[in-house]
Amino acid sequence: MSLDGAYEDNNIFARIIRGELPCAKIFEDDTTLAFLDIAPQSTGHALVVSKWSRARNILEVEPRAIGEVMATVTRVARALRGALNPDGIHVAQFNGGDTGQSVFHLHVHVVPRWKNLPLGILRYYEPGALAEPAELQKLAARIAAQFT
Ligand code: DGP
Repeated sequence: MSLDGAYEDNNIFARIIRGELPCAKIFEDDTTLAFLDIAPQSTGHALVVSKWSRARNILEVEPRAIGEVMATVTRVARALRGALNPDGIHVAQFNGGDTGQSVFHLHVHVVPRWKNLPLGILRYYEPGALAEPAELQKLAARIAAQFT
């Protein structure tokens, strides 16, 4: 998938937003949803999506939608810090299937970082190494508890 193309209604994140697939939810408001990544790059790796935008990537996204998403990113970052006390947090967003994007519903990665883990590397997990769903749910509950 290149930068161009049509939005696919049955992409994984659209199905999660519609409640057709489960997720380890950490936060939701009227316009955005935050949940844990199933193939985490670190403990607490979260994703934030717009619930209404059909943008596949940053080239298509409405200013209002990306504003809402980034407002939630800041809240998620604070919650991750509160729950996990990382040394840092990186925020990443991929565009284009040939350069790192695998799900074509715009999403922002919020990744807690610890200084003993490699810095600046966005893909250091083993491809296909999925988190254990029950562990992910427990972790999500800890992070969700940070939102007041
Ligand atoms: P990207 O490469 O930027 O398109 O990131 C997509 C991320 O989505 C990747 O880190 C793995 C994650 N992911 C893929 N499928 C699922 C899923 O079904 N549930 C969850 N929670 N995350 C998923």
